Amino acid sequence: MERADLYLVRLPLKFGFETSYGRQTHRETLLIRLAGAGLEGWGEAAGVEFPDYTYETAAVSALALERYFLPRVLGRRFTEPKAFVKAYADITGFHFARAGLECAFLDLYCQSRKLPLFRFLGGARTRIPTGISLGIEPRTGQILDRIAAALERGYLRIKVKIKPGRDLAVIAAIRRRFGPILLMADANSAYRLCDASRLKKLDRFQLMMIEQPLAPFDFLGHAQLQKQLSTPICLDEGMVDLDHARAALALRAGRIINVKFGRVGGLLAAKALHDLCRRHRVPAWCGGMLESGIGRAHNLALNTLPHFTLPGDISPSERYWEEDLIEPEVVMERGDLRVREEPGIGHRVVLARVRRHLVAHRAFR
Ligand code: OSB
Ligand code: MG
Repeated sequence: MERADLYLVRLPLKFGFETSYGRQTHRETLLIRLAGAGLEGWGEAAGVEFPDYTYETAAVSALALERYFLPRVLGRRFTEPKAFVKAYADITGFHFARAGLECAFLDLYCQSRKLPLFRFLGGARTRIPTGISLGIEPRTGQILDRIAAALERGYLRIKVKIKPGRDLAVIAAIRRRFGPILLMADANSAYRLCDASRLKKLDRFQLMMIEQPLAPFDFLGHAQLQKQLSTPICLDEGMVDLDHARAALALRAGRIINVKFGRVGGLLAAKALHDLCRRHRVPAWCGGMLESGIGRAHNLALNTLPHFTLPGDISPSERYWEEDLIEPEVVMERGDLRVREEPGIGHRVVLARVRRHLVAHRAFR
C-alpha cells in the first residue's frame, strides 16, 4: 500500500434522528482511502460521534488506524484479502476501524480484478427490497406521516424506534392507521428485565420482531424475556463477533440477528455471521449506521447475500443527504435499491464534497 488518507467528516442529516440514546442532526464519520498500483479504494468506519451505541467513535477509529493498523499495511504489497487482514490480525478490537480499512482494501482489490464487490462476496441479486428505520418524534402524528411517506415510496417494512413511554401508544396508533403492514420496533437497549410485563403488551400488535430491548450483552436477560414474549427478539448491539452470536443463540437470547459489518469488524466477518445464521436456520438481515455513500455502497454489496431474506435498514442516499459523497448516489427504484455491476463498490467518491464537510484530514505514506 503506497498511501493512506483518513478523512474525518461531519455530514448534516436531512432530518433529526432520535433513538433511545438521543437525537442526532449530524453524522460524524471516518473515511479511509487506500492508494496503490494506480488505483484507489474507499472504506468508512461509520462508528458514532458520542459513545452510546458503541464506544468506538469515529475519532477513536482514526486514532486506532493511525497508531496501530496503518503502520502494518503501508509500504507493503498485498495480492489477496486474506494476506491483508493477516497483517493486523494480532490487533484486537476496533471493529469499526478495521471494517473501514478492510472495505477500502476490498474496493481496491476488486477494482484490480475488475470484479464487482458484491460478486466477490458471493452475492447474487442486483435489486434489494428494503425497509426503513424511523426515529422517535415528539408527536405520534409526525411518525404516522413519516410512515405514510415511506410506504408510498415503496419501503417493504417499517421499523420504529421506541423507548419507555414512547412505545405502546405509538405502536397502537400505527396499527390503527396502517393495519397489517410489516412492522417492527427497535429499543436500542432502553429496557430492563423488570419491564417484561410492559414489553409483553406489545405481543398483541404482531410485530415482526423487537430489536435489542435489553443491554447489549445481557444474553441471559434476553433469554428470560424471550421466554415470556411471543414477539421474536432480534439482537443488534451485542452481536459483535461470532463467539457472542453463538453464545446468544445457544442461550436462546433471540430468534433473529441484525448483521452490521462495522460492528463485527468487516465485510468478511459479516459474511461469516451471515453463514452462521444460515447454518443455524436463524433469520438475518442487514442493519445500517446512517452511513455516507461510501459505507452505504459497501453495505449494499453485503445486502446481496442469499440468507438476508428479511428486509434490512438500508435506504437510498437521498433520504439522508442533500448531497451524498458518491456518484452515482445509491438509488431506489420501485421500492428496490439498485446494486451496480461496476468493479469494486461501483461508485466514485467526489473529493470536493468530502472537503466541504471536513473536520480533519491526515495523509500517510
Ligand atoms: O440501532 O439499528 C440501530 C443507526 C445508528 C445506530 C444504530 C442504529 C441505527 C439505525 C439506522 O437504526 C439505520 C439506517 O438507516 O442506517
Ligand atoms: Mg438497532
